[in-house]
Amino acid sequence: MNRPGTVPWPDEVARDYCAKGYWRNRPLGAYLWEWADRFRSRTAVVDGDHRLSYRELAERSDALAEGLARSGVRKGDTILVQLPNCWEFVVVLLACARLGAAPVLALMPHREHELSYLAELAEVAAIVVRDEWRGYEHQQLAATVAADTPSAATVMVVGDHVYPEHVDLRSLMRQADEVAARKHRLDAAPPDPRDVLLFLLSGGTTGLPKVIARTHNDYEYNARRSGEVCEFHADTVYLAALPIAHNFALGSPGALATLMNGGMVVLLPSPEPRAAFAEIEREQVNVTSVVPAVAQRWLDALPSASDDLASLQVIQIGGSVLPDGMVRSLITGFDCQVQQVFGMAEGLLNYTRLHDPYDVVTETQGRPICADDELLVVDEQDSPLLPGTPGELLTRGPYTPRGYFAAPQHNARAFTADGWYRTGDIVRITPEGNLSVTGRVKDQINRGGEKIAAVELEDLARDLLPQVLDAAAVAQTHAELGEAVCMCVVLRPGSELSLAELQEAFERKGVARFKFPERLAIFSAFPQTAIGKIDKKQLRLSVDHLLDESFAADSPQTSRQAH
Ligand code: OOB
Repeated sequence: MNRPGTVPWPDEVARDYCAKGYWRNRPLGAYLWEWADRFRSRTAVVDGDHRLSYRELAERSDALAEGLARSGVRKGDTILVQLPNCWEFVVVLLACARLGAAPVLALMPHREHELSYLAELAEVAAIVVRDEWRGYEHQQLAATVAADTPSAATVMVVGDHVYPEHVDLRSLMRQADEVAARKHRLDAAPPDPRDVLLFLLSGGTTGLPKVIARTHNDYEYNARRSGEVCEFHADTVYLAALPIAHNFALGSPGALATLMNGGMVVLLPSPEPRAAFAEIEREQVNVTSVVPAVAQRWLDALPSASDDLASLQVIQIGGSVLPDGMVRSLITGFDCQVQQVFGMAEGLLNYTRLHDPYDVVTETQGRPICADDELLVVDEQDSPLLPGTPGELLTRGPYTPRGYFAAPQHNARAFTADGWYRTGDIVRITPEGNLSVTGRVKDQINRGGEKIAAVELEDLARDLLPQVLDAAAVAQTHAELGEAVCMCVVLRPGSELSLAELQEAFERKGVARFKFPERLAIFSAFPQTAIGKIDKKQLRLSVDHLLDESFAADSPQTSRQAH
């Protein structure tokens, strides 16, 4: 891996991963035509009424790779991609892989605050967006971000209303002729498989989301091995209802492993139960992945659904802690198998296996996919704990990079000196080697699977609102999402703050909506730990307690507490 800002695996470790066959030293784009030749006219991608065969997928991706190059994107460049689940997303990803340009996969709710930061950090050459999505003008957003970005990014748009000054992305892939010649040209200049295939975003624990550079070698393995473990095959029909900009639905095993096996990827822009159930019936979906918040919505919708869901054989569930009994409810409700998934954009993936005993499937989050995934469970001093004792999980392995992109200071804390990633998750490993996630030490809020760094919200509250003296964002227990953001503040004497004012300030700053605090709790002082830090554990407890009380008092959104 030779891009500035990336942290390569040590040479001897990389050699070992190659020797063991984890890394195949082929760029992902090299597989595209293999799939096309093997699976030809079989359907690769379904997006509503739009269907792409394996051959069409390869042809379009090649056409776009050259189209991107004509528009000034070069091998080694980075582009910011903000697209919903749609067939163009898949083509953009594969075109980038062919060309050797790396997409940064932003999420649809991201706004100026996040996109400007990502565009600048990754020095992007282009920004790819939809013209409009759910009533929001993404094209305008991209124009604003591009204008502020020192790298002078070109705006490329998917949609029917492309401004004249922007590039129409669909037109770049409309090149039916000279397929063989183009293939030949692209084959002749492949990217280095040790280079970055794509950048995933991490919830992170400090500031804005951290960016994770995943290489062709490591991410191809990530998806291939996940596909093996989850038994994906040519008849796999995978429903991507979670965002494919996320590691879970993209490559764990997700859309990528489906394509590797000749299966069919069915894309939906939202996991809304009615649309998801209808699509399962229509396309005979047999596997999908959900986060617990989505699973709950599906379970709630099940009794009134009239769709035939008999094709569904496996539901994969992960992304946040599962409520008790949820796996059992899914198995019975959907009459299918369930796989628990404990994964992270940073790498390490654990799955329960399809043939595991019932209690392993219902009670654990499974085990790693690779014999060379190294796991260490440590105490607060980084000392390894006795087997079976809960502690923080550290990990290294062939698809867990050794550092975040362009974040040396953060890396010094998030990774040990010898390259272990500190997951921030508290786990217990059973004698059989399965992991059970029992908590976390990282200061994060996991809102229905979306991770939010508490510090980012606290900085925003302090910076945007002069009346805020101190701020502490904590997770508040939420019936549907698991956790929601509660902002605790200490105000300057004599000042006031309402939840609406707080949310308006976030809105003006262009912060992604899922990060908006849903509750505000005003304190006269924060509880402190023995060494004088804000005691977030205590805060979280008092917030849950407070909100119970305020529910009773019928003023559910803002609560006051003297401390
Ligand atoms: C997935 O990836 P990320 O990067 O959005 O979040 C990773 C974090 C983990 O460190 C852990 O804190 C939490 O999400 N998490 C779970 C979990 N799965 C993820 N916590 C408890 N139980 C689980 N089953 O969330 C992700 C990536 C690939 C596959 C699946 C999930």
